Amino acid sequence: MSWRCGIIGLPNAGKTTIFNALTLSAAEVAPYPFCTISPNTGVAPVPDPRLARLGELLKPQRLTPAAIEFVDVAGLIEGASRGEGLGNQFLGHIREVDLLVHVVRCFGQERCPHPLGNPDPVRDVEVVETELLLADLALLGRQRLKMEKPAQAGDQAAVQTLPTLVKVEAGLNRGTWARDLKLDPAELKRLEGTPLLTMQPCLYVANLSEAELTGGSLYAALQALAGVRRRPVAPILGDLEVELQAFPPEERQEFLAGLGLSETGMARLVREASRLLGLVTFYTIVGPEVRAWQVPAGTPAPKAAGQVHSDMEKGFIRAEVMPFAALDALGSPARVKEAGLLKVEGRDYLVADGDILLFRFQR
Ligand SMILES: Nc1nc2c(ncn2[C@@H]2O[C@H](COP(=O)(O)OP(=O)(O)O)[C@@H](O)[C@H]2O)c(=O)[nH]1
Ligand SMILES: [Mg+2]
Repeated sequence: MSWRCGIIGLPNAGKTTIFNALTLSAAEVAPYPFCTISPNTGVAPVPDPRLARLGELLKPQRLTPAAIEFVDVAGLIEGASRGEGLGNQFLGHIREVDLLVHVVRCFGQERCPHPLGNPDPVRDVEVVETELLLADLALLGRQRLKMEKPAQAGDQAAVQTLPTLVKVEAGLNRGTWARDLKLDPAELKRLEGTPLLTMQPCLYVANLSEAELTGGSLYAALQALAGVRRRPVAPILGDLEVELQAFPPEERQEFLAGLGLSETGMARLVREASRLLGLVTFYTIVGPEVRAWQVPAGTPAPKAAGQVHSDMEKGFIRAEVMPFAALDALGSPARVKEAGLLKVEGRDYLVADGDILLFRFQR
């Protein structure tokens, strides 16, 4: 299982451009079995210096990074929540994702027109987010109608759920996302049957022109808004990064350095997405392959084993745990073992970021 990000934003914000740059970056990671799953779904590798270090130390035939899935959904226009444009289809797609990546146009009209006449990041964000709020309000309204009768008839689940629906509706009407309403675990549980768009974490991607990178007012406006909303912003030079994918990696690095950047915006975006999803990375060494995996922080070892193979979860016996830091410092698994730093953990062990895990299981 991998994590899925839905790329949203107004038409001509650069969503498809960014999707292409992301999936091109996957094509480069040679062993990756797929980069474009379907025309609008692709995976991007998670940049990972620790995996590169494991490559140096262990010299496996294959190094496979963790990956995050991206879905390029059709552009959203005003009225999408009422079914305008590809409205319903669009909104249906993004109810299934784990994270919203909102691409905001921070470049001028040199090459392609802005659908609302002029670029204005703050207004653009409002237009898109208003549609998300309206779509959630419509969903909540339908759910509430469905529950009123059973609640009157004394159905306890409905009686308990109704006030939660009303509370979220009130929040959305004030413009507050469901996610930011600080609902308690019982309330969250009652909302499980109501897949709200505004329950998802969200980050902004500032799609910049080169001019904007060095002190443009569009980017500054988006940063200010993001500060108020407490959302991360990942700056990206959309167009340029697609072109950069055609360069050999060293030249790309040189080019970026010339712009005062240490890595591509894509790399930053993928890392930021995995941070926002609350994921930790663990590693497996199996035969010729060293591979990185991601699970939510606090995942028990058997569940993590299930990512690798469902048999490993079912037949889980124990996990042998070698911390990355120990291997990095000592240089080889044998030395880590000699130093007594290889631990054996049972079913209750919660996987920690950087664990190198060997799962023992019954077939
Ligand atoms: N100047 C500039 N143009 C861009 C950038 N990113 C995308 N575009 C242009 O904007 C247009 C729309 O891009 P596209 O990715 O199809 O937007 P989408 O409708 O959001 O999927 C294309 O003509 C792109 O070349 C960018 O970073 N800078
Ligand atoms: Mg597009």
